[in-house]
Amino acid sequence: MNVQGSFFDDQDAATRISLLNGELVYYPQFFTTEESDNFMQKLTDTIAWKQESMTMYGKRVQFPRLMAWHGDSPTSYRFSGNTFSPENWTPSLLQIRDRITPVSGHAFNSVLLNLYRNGNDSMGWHADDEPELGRQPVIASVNFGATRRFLLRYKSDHQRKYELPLQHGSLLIMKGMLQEYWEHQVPKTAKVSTGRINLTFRFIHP
Ligand SMILES: O=C(O)CCC(=O)C(=O)O
Repeated sequence: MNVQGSFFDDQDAATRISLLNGELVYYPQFFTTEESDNFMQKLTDTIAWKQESMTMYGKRVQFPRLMAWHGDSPTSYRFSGNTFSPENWTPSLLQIRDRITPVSGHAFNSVLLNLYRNGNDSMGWHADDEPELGRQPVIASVNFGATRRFLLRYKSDHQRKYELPLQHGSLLIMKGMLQEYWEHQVPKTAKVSTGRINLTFRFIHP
């Protein structure tokens, strides 16, 4: 696992995980099951989920999941050859943002949403290190629906890795130099047949 130190903090029910050059704080049950069920349903029904595509080796290929981008209006975000302009905040997104802001100790002006329809949907290796996120970004990742494996690997030594199952109602805060030194992914799995929604709250520097 290559974890330097990890401990369970009873007071705020968080597991703090210190990796080499990076930090994670995981709240397995940040939202109650009832709240999480409600958010899963609301987001499934009210978000205008889109099938986006990216350019790979000169060809347009579809992302293996559906996506949406919401936030304050001047927060466009570029990745995989696309520029995303945000939709407005919805009441559910504002409720979630207001709950996670105090524990993250950070303000967020946008959120990327990913809908994994089943275990065949995935996200490949990448780091959230786009220039508009600034240096040492704090990214708060909220999860509803099926538990999926979240894998991390050290950019310059792929044998150094860490894995976390992200469960219904959980919050994972990524911070420090994590995005500079580590990549992460959500691999495909034959074991999951139900949906999952992940929201990554970010601060985009204009
Ligand atoms: O779905 C996840 O847990 C990962 C999301 C992610 O890596 C991202 O949005 O950059």
